Amino acid sequence: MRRLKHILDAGDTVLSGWCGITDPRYLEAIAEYDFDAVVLDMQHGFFDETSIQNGIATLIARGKAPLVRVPLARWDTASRVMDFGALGVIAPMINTADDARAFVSATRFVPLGNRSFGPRHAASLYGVETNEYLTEFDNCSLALAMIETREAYDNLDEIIAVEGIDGVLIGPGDLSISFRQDPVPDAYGVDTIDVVKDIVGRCKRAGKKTAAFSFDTAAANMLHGLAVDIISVGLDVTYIADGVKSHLAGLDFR
Ligand code: 3PY
Ligand code: MG
Repeated sequence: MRRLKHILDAGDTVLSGWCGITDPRYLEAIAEYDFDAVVLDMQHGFFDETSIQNGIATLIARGKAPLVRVPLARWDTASRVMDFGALGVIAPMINTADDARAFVSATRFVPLGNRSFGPRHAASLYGVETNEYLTEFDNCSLALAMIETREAYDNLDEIIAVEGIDGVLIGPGDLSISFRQDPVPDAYGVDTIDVVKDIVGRCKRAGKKTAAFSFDTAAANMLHGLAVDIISVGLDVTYIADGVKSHLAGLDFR
């Protein structure tokens, strides 16, 4: 598996799937497709502490980089999923530099953070010695702060200045909810598209990675046009819905 940062350093786009369904057979099926990485979602998906271990191991066995979105402010979980082998942790609703510092503290070893030593399982999943994991793999894992509120946007420069934050992941749904003060999202709509472009531009100028979620190929292509580094396209329910739709559409008796 090409480690995430190596793909990014080569200037290539990381293409990711997005899953909240925990069944390993389902993940195996997703992993057969042309994704570099898959986000396993503990915030809005069904993963718990047991199923996330299985999910991460399933992806590693199939050469896909496991990224994990942890629940809100669950720094204990952020640290544990790295012990389980996650190559990137995504923390939702990072609104302030203090939020970012708490995230870094849980996910980075000294001197950047205070992550407690326990990487043996992760090292063994990648088939390397613990020391190699510490010097190589841990340096190749990503801490991505989700920017998805007006407050986060207002504090963006301070958040991305926190050492140990590798980059941001834009949540276009919540961002639009926050900016429009309307619970119905309008992802990448007229009220927030310039905000998204500005976030991407400011991160790039600061030398930080950019990631973003998209529901469909049109949005993913738009993000690629902005040179977003890590693009996720679709999610489990849309993969299933599109598959069912295409099967039904091919029938000549309904
Ligand atoms: C958002 O759009 O708010 C997200 O968190 C993406 O899942
Ligand atoms: Mg969100």
